[in-house]
Amino acid sequence: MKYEDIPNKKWWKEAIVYQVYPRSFKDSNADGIGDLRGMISKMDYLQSLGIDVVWINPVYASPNDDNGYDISDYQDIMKEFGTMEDFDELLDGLHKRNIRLVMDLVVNHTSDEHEWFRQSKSSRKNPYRNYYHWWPAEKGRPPHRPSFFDEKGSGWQYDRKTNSFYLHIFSIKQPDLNWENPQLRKEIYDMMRFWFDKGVDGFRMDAITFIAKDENFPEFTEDAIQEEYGEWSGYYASHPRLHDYLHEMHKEVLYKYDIMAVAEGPGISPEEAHKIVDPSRHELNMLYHFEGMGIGYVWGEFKRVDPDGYDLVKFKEVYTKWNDVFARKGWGTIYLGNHDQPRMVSRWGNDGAEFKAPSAKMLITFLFTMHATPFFYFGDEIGMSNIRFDKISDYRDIETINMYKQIKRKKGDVKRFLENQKGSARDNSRTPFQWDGSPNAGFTKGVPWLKVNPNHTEYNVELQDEDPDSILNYFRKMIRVRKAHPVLLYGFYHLLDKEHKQVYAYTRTLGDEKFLILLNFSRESLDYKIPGAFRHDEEILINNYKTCEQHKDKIHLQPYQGIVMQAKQIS
Ligand code: TEU
Ligand code: CA
Repeated sequence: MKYEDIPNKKWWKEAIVYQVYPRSFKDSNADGIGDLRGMISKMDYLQSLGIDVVWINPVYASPNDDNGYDISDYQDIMKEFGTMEDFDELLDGLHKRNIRLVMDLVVNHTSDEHEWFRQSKSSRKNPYRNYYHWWPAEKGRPPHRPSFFDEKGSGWQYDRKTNSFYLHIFSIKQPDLNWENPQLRKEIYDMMRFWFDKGVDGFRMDAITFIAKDENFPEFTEDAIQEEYGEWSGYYASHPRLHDYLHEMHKEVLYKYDIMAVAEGPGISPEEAHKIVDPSRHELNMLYHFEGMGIGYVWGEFKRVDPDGYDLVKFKEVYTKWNDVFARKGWGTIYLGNHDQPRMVSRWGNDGAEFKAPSAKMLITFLFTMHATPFFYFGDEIGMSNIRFDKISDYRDIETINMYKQIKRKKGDVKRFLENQKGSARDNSRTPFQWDGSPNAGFTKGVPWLKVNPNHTEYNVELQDEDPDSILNYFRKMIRVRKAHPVLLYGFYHLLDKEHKQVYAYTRTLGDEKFLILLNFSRESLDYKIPGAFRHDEEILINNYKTCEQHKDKIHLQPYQGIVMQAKQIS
């Protein structure tokens, strides 16, 4: 099928999104914190990657309780990151390089230092009172709601001034906005227009599945939640009014612009996710789910990465399920890491010296050959890996710090917690970008806000930029292969050999063109018999090894070998 004959083509379906965590990308003024002028100085690097969209984590004014996810002014730039003029220069510079810019929309909550909250907490009569969720203390303690980041684990905080509790499902400094209030919703839509009118090309919508609340705040038992929703994220993401608000947002703002609207979808079910992205419902364009990120975690007092690794059969099942959710209607995303997750090569590949490069390249092959828009996390293109801090004093992330306090308060096993954080903490993926092998990896001339990974002397842009066999140049090549073949953009995905424990094999088909993708997710080499009837001696489009040993009835796959080949069904 010719590209021009493909129906429902959209730029955001074909785009490759590269996520930059501005705080850790490049520091221009030696205060140890990445900033917008630092990003401006690296726009040529971004262009050299071949990506189409840059998504930046929040750069709005914020006291940084949760590194910018606690916003005190939606229409001003965080002082550590620079000025609005810097932002305009970055936006213009990216557009000149044919790169779109997507920002983070954080509207489930604000900072407690936002003017709205200052007003709201000052009096029960204040016009901003109902911009947030308050529970008058005379009604007694409010029904339990867990919080992700509260050191006491409670989502309600008592405020003496008005003898009431306010809701915060994240940190105590992130009070939840009351989306049931039409005046609040109007203020949010005005703010969105402000950024779209500046030329911003879209929003990644933070925890957007949580914005609709049941204002009666019913009492729940843990069993009831378990029974009905699996866990609290599932409950928080389940209120039906969510679709009304997203539809209204589409009608009031989104449909007027040629933009990308991506839901961060914690807790969302496949059915509800499908409603959000179904174009006939006029809500959002895409969504990213969390089910894949939950694979291989062992849940107990705290989530920990299973030391025995994860089950590839389960991994294939989950990614195939979510592919099928979006294959019929709407569109999906695919990611293996971001600022909330540990580093991709440490979590899903093998970050030991022997296998880091092949496994990083294999994971890159997976991300760029699936039927979805790839969201690629900065630094994964050079094989950045978990820093594995030993001491709580090395952490900066409120999630780790407050969970540590919570476990300590309960006389829990903080030693085991810290050990587990080496595999699961968010700070693992927030260490400064590794530009070169100089002190602080060329990120800053000051003291970095978060320690630089000591392996920056072996894994950095400078070492890899000119090396044709580097992870970086494989990433660039894989992007070229994806863009050169519409079958990788729009082709139908079909899983092969779903029970195979080491190899993830699938096809992409568009008209009479068929590609076969073989990914060895294991550290063993093996002979792989391709199921079904494919001719084996087909052209290999990309291979993360120098050679590929093909026989009549099998292919010999090296550890973590990934190949993409043209294939022909021969029966
Ligand atoms: O994350 C939403 C979310 O669900 C998080 O609780 C996530 O599950 C957790 O961080 C995984 O360890 C978004 C942002 O991506 C995150 O950085 C913010 O901390 C959070 O919202 C609050 O804004
Ligand atoms: Ca700086």
